[in-house]
Amino acid sequence: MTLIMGVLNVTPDSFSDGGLWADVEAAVTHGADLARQGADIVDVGGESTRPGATRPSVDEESSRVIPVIAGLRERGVTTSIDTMRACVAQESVAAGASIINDVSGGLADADMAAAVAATGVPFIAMHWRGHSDTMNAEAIYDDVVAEVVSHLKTRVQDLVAHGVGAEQIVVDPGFGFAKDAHHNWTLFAGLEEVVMLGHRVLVGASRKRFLGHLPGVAEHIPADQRDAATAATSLLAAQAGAWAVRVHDVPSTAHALGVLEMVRRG
Ligand code: PMM
Repeated sequence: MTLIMGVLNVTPDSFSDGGLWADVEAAVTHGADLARQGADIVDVGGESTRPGATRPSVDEESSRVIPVIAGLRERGVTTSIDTMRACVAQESVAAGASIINDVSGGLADADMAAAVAATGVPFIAMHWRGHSDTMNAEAIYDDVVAEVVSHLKTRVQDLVAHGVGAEQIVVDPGFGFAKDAHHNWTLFAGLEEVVMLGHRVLVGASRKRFLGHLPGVAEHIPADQRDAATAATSLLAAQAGAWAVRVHDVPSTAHALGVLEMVRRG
């Protein structure tokens, strides 16, 4: 069955849950709740990737995430670290994180590949065209599916050339990153081509802006009311062969994936 990765942003400014879990105790409690609701992995992030966000210092980022990862390890919860920084990734694995999730796929920090190789843990490499302050201007494609697939193929080759095991690598098409709404929809429709790369695939569509306008829904849907649409994307991602879906609201996705599983069992 497709795994569920629950989102735990310990940032003051993420677009849908910024500021909610800035306190360590509240964050650990929420992470444990996500696991209880059915998250297989809790993704802990200390840097917002919201368009236009400014980057925290390294110390700021690690002081946000490390105590939360350590606290969740004490509670037996599997975590991933959502970071673009090699030093934060290594520190997080030492504190108990089981997976490194890098939205830049190793491009933001030249030391990331070596850090991943040294830790030996799974590495999520996402399609990325630059930091949040510039990414909206990079949303230009002739063929978004082909370009994302080709970029991910190159990332895999580059990571492997730097000592990362091919089996360590999970790829992610990067919904919402340097993509306009129509790019995201076209990419979603072509998800099986990403799966055909032969690596595990993570899909992160949860509450993203492209889910805010849907045919048949008259009003703009605000971020905190996009969980039904997110659950629909989880089901479609699972049908296309995704290894995991990254979501804010775990129950709605757990229910959707449960329905798929029962239909598959006939
Ligand atoms: N999206 C966000 C953050 N981290 N990681 C991966 N691998 N894939 C994503 O799509 C992704 C991510 C941004 O969403 P958030 O601000 O709600 O966490």
